Amino acid sequence: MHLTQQTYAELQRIYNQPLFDLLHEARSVHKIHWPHTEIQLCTLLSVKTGGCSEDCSYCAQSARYSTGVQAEKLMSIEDVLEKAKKARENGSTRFCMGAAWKGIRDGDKKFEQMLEIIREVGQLGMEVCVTLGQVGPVEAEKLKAAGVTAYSHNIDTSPEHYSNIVSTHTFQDRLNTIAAVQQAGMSVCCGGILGLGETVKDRLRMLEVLCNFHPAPESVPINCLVPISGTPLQESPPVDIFEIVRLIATTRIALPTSKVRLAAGRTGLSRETQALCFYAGANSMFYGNKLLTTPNPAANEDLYLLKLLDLTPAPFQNNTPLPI
Ligand code: SAM
Ligand code: DTB
Ligand code: SF4
Repeated sequence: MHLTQQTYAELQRIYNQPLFDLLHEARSVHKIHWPHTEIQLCTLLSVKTGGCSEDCSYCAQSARYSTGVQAEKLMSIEDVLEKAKKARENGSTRFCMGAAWKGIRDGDKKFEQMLEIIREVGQLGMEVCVTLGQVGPVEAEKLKAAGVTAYSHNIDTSPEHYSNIVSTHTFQDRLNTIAAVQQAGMSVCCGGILGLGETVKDRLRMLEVLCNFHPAPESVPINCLVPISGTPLQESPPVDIFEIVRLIATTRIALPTSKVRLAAGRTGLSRETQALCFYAGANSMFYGNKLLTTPNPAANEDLYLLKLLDLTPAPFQNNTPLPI
């Protein structure tokens, strides 16, 4: 992996400037690249919950920890479609399906089932995003052909901190999947989690890696750790809100054309903090009462917040009118 010194130094300069200067710079970049006041609403669905072989120390779905999340089978097409239609009715223009797998292989029955689900959901006119763990070139080609818009695969933290958080796969494994996804022509949704005991340097190193993707990630989710009891990170303290805002602003400046998505942990953020995050360049969020296994703010409260901030849910790309 090649990381340029220069990018890191530039990220440091951006991040460490006086907060209001940072916000001003981020806002200026944001207005050039995202002149509308739109926030993309993206609904998540866990299509295969729990029982995961991996030991990601933040995750409710790892089979290694007693978190109270039960392992379930892959959902039926009918049940997924019902949820996807509801998400569309509620104004989501993107539907993201997550599976608690280390990865998925061509030839597996569950891969075929997943492709079928993707083909059906693809008919609904929303962007289709999936996060299924590790994939190689063959799987990536088939996912793209089935209608996946974006593959979500987070690097989560810096290359240096990654092995403190996960031991069952490597940072390089994550990069290999991302390379296969990009090679197949899918967009990449890739970001990280704040609150894994990382330093500010780790956060900027994570951003540096994202800045070196070609093309840049289409979207960058910023998750705040949702501490899950039973996991090694259950007692992790929350990250200071100004550190969250600084990272969002730095991400906006460093990756001006990427969507910056407020992801997990919004239930712990006040309305004022979220307003600052949107001001600093966030232009998307997970929407709907549930993330994968943890709660998200109520959909009607989110719509009300957007209204208060004079922001609007982003419309469908294909001119379908928003139902809300
Ligand atoms: N198994 C697949 C994978 O690891 O890519 C997909 C599902 S995994 C749950 C997707 C992402 O959710 C993780 O990479 C992480 O960024 C985020 N995530 C999971 N648990 C979280 C938590 N407790 N708090 C914040 N983010 C979390
Ligand atoms: C992302 O960065 N965060 C989402 C989505 N991409 C797949 C997942 C958040 C999961 C939060 C913990 C849970 O609900 O289990
Ligand atoms: Fe499994 Fe993904 Fe959770 Fe890691 S983050 S334990 S790979 S579901």
